[in-house]
Amino acid sequence: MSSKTFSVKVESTVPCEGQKPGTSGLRKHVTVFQPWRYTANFVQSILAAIDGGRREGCTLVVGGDGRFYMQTAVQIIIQIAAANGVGKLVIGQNGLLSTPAMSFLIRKCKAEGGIILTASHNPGGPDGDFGIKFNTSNGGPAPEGVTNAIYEITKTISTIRHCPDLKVDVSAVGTQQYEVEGRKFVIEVVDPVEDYLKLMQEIFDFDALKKQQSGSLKFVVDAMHGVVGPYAKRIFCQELGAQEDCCLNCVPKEDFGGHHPDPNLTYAADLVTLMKKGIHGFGAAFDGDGDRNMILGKNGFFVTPSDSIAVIAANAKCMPYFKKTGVKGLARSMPTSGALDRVAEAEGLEFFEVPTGWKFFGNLMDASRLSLCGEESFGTGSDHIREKDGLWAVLAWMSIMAARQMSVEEILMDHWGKYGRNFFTRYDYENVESEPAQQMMTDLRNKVSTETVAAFIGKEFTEGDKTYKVAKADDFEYTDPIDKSVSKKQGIRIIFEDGSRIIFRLSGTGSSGATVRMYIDSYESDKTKFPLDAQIVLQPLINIALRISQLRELTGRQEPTVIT
Ligand code: VG1
Ligand code: CO
Repeated sequence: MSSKTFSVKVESTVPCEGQKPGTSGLRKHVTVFQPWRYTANFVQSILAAIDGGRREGCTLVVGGDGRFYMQTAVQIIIQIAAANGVGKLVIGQNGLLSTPAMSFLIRKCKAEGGIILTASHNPGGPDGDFGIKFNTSNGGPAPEGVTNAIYEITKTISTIRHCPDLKVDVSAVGTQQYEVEGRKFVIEVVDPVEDYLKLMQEIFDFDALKKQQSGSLKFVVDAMHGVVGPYAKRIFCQELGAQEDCCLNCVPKEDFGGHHPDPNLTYAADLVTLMKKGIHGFGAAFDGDGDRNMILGKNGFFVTPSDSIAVIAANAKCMPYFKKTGVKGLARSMPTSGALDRVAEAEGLEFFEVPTGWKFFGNLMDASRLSLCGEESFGTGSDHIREKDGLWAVLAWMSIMAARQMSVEEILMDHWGKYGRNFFTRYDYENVESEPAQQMMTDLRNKVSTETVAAFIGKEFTEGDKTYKVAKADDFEYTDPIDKSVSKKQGIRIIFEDGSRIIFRLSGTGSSGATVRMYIDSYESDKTKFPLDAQIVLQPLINIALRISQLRELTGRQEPTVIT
């Protein structure tokens, strides 16, 4: 193979403000990323955070969800990686890679890590958001130690090394070789779907799923113009033989068709309306980068993500992967409902409660103590990779339906009958002014701090005929059982004597203002209440949460932007 030669240019730069990665990478309005220096500083900082010895000649994976500005960012990464001693970049064709596929590729290629270009469920396009996330060699989001190191570098960065003349065509699959000041630099463009498909074929029984497709189950998936489109078409239509019309919005668009690519009842309203017609027995939606999923049954029956992971865990034996590996342990993020806890208890499995963000599951999986985990924010996954995985969750649900020959609703009713039901809701107040939001959190923190909490414990709150007594309250703190790292201030928890919980935290993925998240979780063992609407059952606790936090008074917001 002939290779072209390029030289390195050392460009001087000054730090850009505000490059601290949040819950999942650095996310900002696209106009913030557009000046070359902003993106280049951050990419250079990611590379500088990799130990020199490990960086030299290493492999990195690059790809994203297809949003506006991604193509430019891919070229910037190529130019900077080439000049910083990286040996090889594995890139998805046209720059496309879903987040779960990226996680798998990092592991498969034994790469040093991967750079994911996505702002996930945030809107895209020239007026939307962009994001850059670094995943480490286990395929998972960089832990706080690494993101802090990157952030420190962004504060003092003074030079960027790049190859400004290097421009690479990533539209065709294949290997290209370059020479950068005497060193070899390889670009391998890969089909984004191929390896991921093979992984799914190992995990699930594709023959059984094929039979289900040709049978009576009519289903529909909505990719919301995110990156999942090509994966869904390949897996459902080509491999499982489903009709083309089961794949909605499956052409990735730079602006996601102008919508929020966020699979919830508000932003995936079209799918909900379609499901309510009662034609389909199963429906699902995904977010921009394909790691989130929403599961719906006939007539729009909604499965909360907290229930979804509990059901998958309780039915793990319906999937060949878990028949082989067994289930090692279960975990959820702190605000996620306690439904999974009950499965862990019944099955005698080790159980973990971690802070919000998938990065906290990785160490447990690497130590073979965790198989299945989930977040209330439509994240469901297992140790087959180190990211949450939307398509995997859908195939898991289809496998359970095929094995048990039951509808989504029947599966849930059966599950609640056995374990009881955790009613759960989350209220999001998006784009609140930062100051009052911070004030609200500070006030809450003061209530639950170690010095003052004694006065709060035992307090009773009454709404209608319901009275709740505070049993425990704190600002959630987590010590990683494997590396003993401590994460503080992960959300205010107020736990009542009956186990009901109210949780408040501020989002770490927004790009402007603040988003307040209020979570309510309450357990019910009375079978006659199972079919009730969560909003009605939880109304007393919702009112109490609003009263304790003074959310309406402080933020001026009467109603949330999104309810799930
Ligand atoms: C949100 C969710 C969190 C999820 C994160 C990334 O974070 O609450 O559970 O892990 O998004 O998901 P926050 O800080 O905004 O609450 V994804 O699909 O956006 O990468
Ligand atoms: Co996502």
